[in-house]
Amino acid sequence: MIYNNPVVSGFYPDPSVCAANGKFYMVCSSFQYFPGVPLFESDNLVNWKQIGHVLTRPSQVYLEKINSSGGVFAPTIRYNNGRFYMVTTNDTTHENFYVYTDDIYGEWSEPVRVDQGGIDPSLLFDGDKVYFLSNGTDDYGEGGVTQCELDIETGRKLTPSKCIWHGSGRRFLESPHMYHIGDYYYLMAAEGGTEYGHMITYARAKNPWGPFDNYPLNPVLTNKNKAPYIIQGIGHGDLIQDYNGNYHIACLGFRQIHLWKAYHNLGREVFLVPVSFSCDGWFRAGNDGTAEYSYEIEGDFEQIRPNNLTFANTDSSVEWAYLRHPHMENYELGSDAYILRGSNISLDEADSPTFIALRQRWFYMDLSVDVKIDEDTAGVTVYASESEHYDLYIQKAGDYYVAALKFSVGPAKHVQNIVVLNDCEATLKIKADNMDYHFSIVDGGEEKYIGSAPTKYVSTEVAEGFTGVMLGLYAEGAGEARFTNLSASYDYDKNNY
Ligand code: 6LW
Repeated sequence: MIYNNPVVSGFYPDPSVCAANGKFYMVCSSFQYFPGVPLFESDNLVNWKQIGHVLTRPSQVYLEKINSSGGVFAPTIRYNNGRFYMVTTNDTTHENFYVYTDDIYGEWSEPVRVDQGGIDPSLLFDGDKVYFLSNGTDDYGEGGVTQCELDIETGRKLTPSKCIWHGSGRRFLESPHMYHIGDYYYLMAAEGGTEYGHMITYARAKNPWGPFDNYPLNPVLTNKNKAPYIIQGIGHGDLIQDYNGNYHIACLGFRQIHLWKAYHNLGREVFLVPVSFSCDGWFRAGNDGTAEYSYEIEGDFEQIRPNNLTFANTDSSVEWAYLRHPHMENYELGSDAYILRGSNISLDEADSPTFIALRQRWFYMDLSVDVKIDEDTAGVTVYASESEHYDLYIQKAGDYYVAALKFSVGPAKHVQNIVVLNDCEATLKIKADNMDYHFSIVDGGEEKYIGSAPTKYVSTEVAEGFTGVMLGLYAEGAGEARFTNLSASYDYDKNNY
């Protein structure tokens, strides 16, 4: 069948994939959001269903008032001998740790810390040995891809950490993964930085400690010279063999808002690219070392995209996320209504305001939700970070209830179009395309346009960091807000390729 990229759209960066029990499992980074590390399942590498998260308990991950885009960096998932392992870095506490489970649908263990620094840890189970890799400085002060042998029962190092590869010479070597395939150990990594110069490179050796020979045609995959092209930033990937014996790279990339506008607001997304091995044992990716919109994959199935999301067909513990550790007493989340109680923490703080969000999955979107309040403020926010967000809300103002739109872009904050409402409720609507968000309300049966704002000011190029736009329901102040009739739908056929 022919599939289209991205295979998972919206802010799901740094994919790592493993095969187990006839299926595939994938994890992604989550940074300041909680629960941490979204977890997906797939039959075919193309259709991915989120089944939960790995880090579901505050005891597993420190997120207290951490900076946006701090916290949980790139995870790796591996399966060995009936057990799943997820290893990651908390970049705020500078700790590498893993958790494990024997039941992919159940809870994961408490963290086991590994005394090796750097970021983007990975594991290789190879016979009776377990190798732990990260990108950082080894026990002798040398920087690069660093490795030790690990006692997987305890997390104790069995060897010193030693640098085994310096990459192909580009900046920001990261995301190392090692695979034992046939006679070789393949060491694959990303270089160039997770922006427009991103790429995947690799080397191979007959021994897991090297010496490694670089693939002569590195980078094996990059879109850095593919222009004009919407898909950019291709890098940070994991090599995976499907059940037909074919190899693929699941990697991150992003989509510019427009061919000639280098901004992306949807975050880094998951792309799938075919890989082919030559008889000399080197592999190449894509048709020409770049990531394209469409590829063919063996199998007879349809590509499915999530759509028309509602409270009833999403699960508050699966597709939704909070900022840092939520104050759960402020949330009552049912299948037909979400009740949020505000606090004195606002959306402008690097803290945990009352906020629960879905990712924006596609440029073309229609979102609508009814909200009813008693006191203070509640609404829906197009949220990139505490500094960049657009909020459409209703608020109690003296004896009246009003609706308004607030833009926060760095230090520039602006409230516009304060509309007096008939009552304490309204329907909040956001219509998005690749260039703009359009905000309106329905009050007493009448739709009123409130304002518009460009997508570029909530893009990563402006807001910085590693995340993408979240669509958050929020409440601020003393009141209680009741959200009902949520619908978020996407026009997946409309795109700007
Ligand atoms: C991640 C690094 C990267 O740890 O970005 O794109 C960092 N690659 O490998 C944050 O996602």
